[in-house]
Amino acid sequence: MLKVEHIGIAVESLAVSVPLFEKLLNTPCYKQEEVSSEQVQTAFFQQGETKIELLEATGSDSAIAKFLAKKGAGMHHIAFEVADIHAEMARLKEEGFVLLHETPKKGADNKLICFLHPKNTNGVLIEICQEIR
Ligand code: CMX
Repeated sequence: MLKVEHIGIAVESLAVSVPLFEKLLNTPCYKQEEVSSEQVQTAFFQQGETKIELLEATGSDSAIAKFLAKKGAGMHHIAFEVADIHAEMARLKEEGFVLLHETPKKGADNKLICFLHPKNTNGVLIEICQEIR
């Protein structure tokens, strides 16, 4: 793993939370992007080498809607950048982690992504991601 690429935070409303995080971080949101496959609208903030990703559900049966209904707004996942997502997925599978999909998916911010099930990672949802070049 190369670095913490971003931290994902589930929010009820980007309209409310983007101005809140702009004030908190004293930096503007640099991008909003919808990922229809994940039924989510995202907003990104750069903080040094790491980003904060705010996540608002766009569908009632989406992962974010379910998370908000169960736990409320808050920390949703940590994403680690990797150099070779296919090799890292094979390594993690070999180590016994449960990959939530067999092949990388196209995520927000020009990334290939893969999630690991939180039940095998001490209750923390982990994403690995690789920039699409
Ligand atoms: N962090 C930690 N635990 C989580 C979690 C999260 N973000 N989301 C769900 N869980 C836990 C639940 O609390 C539950 O735990 P218990 O069994 O102890 O009650 C367990 O995981 C199962 O949760 P669930 O509500 O029954 O939900 P599902 O099994 O339907 O889905 C998960 C859980 C993680 C497999 C699903 O949310 C998933 O596939 N996530 C990956 C995709 C994703 O999160 N997309 C949104 C972000 C996209 C982006 O970043 O662009």
